[in-house]
Amino acid sequence: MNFRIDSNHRKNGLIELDRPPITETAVLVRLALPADSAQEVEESLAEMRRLAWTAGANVVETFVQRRTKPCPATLIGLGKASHVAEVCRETDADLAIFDSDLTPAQGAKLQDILGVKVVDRTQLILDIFAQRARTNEGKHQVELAQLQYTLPRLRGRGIEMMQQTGGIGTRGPGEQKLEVDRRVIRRRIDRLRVELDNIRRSRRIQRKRRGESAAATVALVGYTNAGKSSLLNALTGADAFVENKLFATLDPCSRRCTLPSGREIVITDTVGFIRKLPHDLVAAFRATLEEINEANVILLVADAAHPAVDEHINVVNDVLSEILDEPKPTLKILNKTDIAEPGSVLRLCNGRDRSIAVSARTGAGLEPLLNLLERELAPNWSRVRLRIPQSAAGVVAQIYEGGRVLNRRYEDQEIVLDAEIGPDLQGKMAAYIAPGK
Ligand SMILES: Nc1nc2c(ncn2[C@@H]2O[C@H](COP(=O)(O)OP(=O)(O)OP(=O)(O)O)[C@@H](O)[C@H]2O)c(=O)[nH]1
Ligand SMILES: [Mg+2]
Repeated sequence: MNFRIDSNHRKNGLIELDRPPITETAVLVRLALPADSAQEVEESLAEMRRLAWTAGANVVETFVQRRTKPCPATLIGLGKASHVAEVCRETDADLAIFDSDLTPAQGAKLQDILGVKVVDRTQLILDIFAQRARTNEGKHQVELAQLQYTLPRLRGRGIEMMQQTGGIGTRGPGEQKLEVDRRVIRRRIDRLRVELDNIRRSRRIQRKRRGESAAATVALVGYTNAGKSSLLNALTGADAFVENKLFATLDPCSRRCTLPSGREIVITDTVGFIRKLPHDLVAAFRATLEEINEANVILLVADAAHPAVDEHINVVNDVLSEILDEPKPTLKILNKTDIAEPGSVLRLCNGRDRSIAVSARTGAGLEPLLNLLERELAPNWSRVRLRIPQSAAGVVAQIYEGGRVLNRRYEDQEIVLDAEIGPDLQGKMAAYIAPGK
């Protein structure tokens, strides 16, 4: 089955978008096993084309081969590989992208047969991440994941020339032409680990400070391009980076948000998930994982207008169950209702009071969402009277930040607050809570 990319671009609406500079021409190859339904294969290929497009490659041909099991040496059959090689020559392709992960041996063999650079799904995602990383931590973790990926794929022994021409699968650590040997790579990996540990230590201290302020935290989690950053912006007036490409956000970003009652919370935007997320990357994106694990509530954001929304929600739930230390209260947010089929939104929300339909673009549903959050975060709150020495002004600030102050007055050297506060703050403020109130 071969087909041209153009009709699919149009179908996905990509034709209207700003294209990134296309620097490379690619063919896309997929092995379909008996368990893979035609629809799954089609959706996965559509996603691969978007990934390629995001990375700056134009897919000119797609090949799907159905087999009962993968060929150990070349994944697809040899005959098919020769056909792909021929088309690569005809179309002057720079690379072949495989919609599955290749073993180092398969990658090397295919490269010899096809005569072009061979890139698998993990490499493609790593390449996009390398282009997108902005913070030191983000850059370091992508480089670490790339080197870990590269190490077993170096060909030969001793001093190696990392195969690179500055394109897909070679950005990041491969930006300069490097003569490398495995020992050099291993040393760099160790170094990156140490640096990442240092960055993480200081992030922990920052988070601890934030934790002391006792504001509840909410994490926006979801499939890439679901609209998490748009939602953060709509809810908090932030100006987080939004783009109609995959993996626009790599680094968590936290902003304050005021609930209708006046209570302040912190909302954190996180890196998007994708099906078959490379395992090294899940581990590498520790900042995101930590944020999600620290959150009091998770908002699982889904693009209700996407044809594969059900699968996206399943993928996110699977990744969440893998990375969460313990289950968390989760609200499902069906976004982009301004362009979604009303029937599909109804179906997705149906009968679930923990789902809510919104549009980050028009603002529809955001107020009910904040009310729902308020209820979700409030159940263990109770009303207390606090007697705080005037010298402890910081304590008063913490109550304002993390609780709801109902009344404030001064008595002698004390500030007396009537407030509603959650269990965390009740624990921390036990010394100031007046008995019986
Ligand atoms: N029509 C419509 N488009 C939306 C809505 N919310 C987000 N978008 C668009 O969807 C695209 C992706 O939005 P982002 O906010 O970057 O999505 P994200 O989930 O943060 O994506 P990643 O950071 O890549 O994981 C952008 O083009 C947004 O303008 C919405 O409610 N309606
Ligand atoms: Mg984002």
